[in-house]
Amino acid sequence: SSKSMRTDRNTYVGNRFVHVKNPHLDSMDEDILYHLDLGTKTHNLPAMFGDVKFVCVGGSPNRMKAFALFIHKELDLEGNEEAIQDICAGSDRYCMFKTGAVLSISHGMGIPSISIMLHELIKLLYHAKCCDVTIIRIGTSGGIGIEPGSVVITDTAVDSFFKPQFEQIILDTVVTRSTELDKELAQELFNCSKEIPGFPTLIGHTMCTYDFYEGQGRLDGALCSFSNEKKLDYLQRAYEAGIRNIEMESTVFAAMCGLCGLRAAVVCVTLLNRLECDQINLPHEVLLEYQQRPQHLISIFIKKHLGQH
Ligand code: R2B
Ligand code: URA
Repeated sequence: SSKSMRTDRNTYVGNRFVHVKNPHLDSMDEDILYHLDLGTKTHNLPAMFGDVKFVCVGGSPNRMKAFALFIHKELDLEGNEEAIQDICAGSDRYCMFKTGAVLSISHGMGIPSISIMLHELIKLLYHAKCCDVTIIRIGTSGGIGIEPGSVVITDTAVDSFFKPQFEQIILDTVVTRSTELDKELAQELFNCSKEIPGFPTLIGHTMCTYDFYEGQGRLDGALCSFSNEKKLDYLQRAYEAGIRNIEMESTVFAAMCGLCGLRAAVVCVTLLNRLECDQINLPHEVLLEYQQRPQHLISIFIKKHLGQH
């Protein structure tokens, strides 16, 4: 927006509104955010969401509800937990919880699922006139050459060819978009991690794929046409290219948030070391504890920003 002042590539000072890059939107009399079960005529979006400063997204609905309850407790917010209800209850696709300035939303698995949610979420933040919003994906991933349970903060999201780009097919053309993330935000999150003992956190590249099995070089899918040697050669080359984890949403997340003026970060825990295995065989309690690690880190970051730390 014209009110924001650009100081360098990734830093803006002042009021930075979330923006959309679609000339058709302003001429629409009503905008229905179908998969969120919200709309500009049915809901007062500025009143409901105008104060949002932190948006956290993650794959699973239950985990994002748990995150909202956790943040509510950590921030010592008013009102009881029962008041935190799914804002998108009318839709079966995604769930959304709000506590104070923090919005927590699920995005399902994979690029198509998160991209539909992001189109509607970004329009929601735009209609609500939100400014200075930071968005963080907290998720799970497969690690490469690092200890399971490590948390990876993404500096660059790359595709299956290790390229820092996302290819969106629009009509019948391929449009290539940058997947660069906010380096300062990544560093700030890394600094917060130093306050949490008990698990390693590192900054590295994250590879985003279209599939969990063949697309991530797994030998245990319903289909597999390559050898263990080919798998290890690919993952080793990924490691050498600076990739430390693999997941399924980061490239489109980085591309869309970057284009719409959202300061964005990706923070994922690794559930296994892909140089050692393909299957996730962690006990349930260990899995739950690992999934809390990115949440813990983000809560420290948010508390710092709200002056509560
Ligand atoms: C991480 O975990 C999911 C697959 O198990 C996927 O959504 C991702 O990015
Ligand atoms: N999520 C992924 O996408 N890959 C893994 O290996 C684990 C979680």
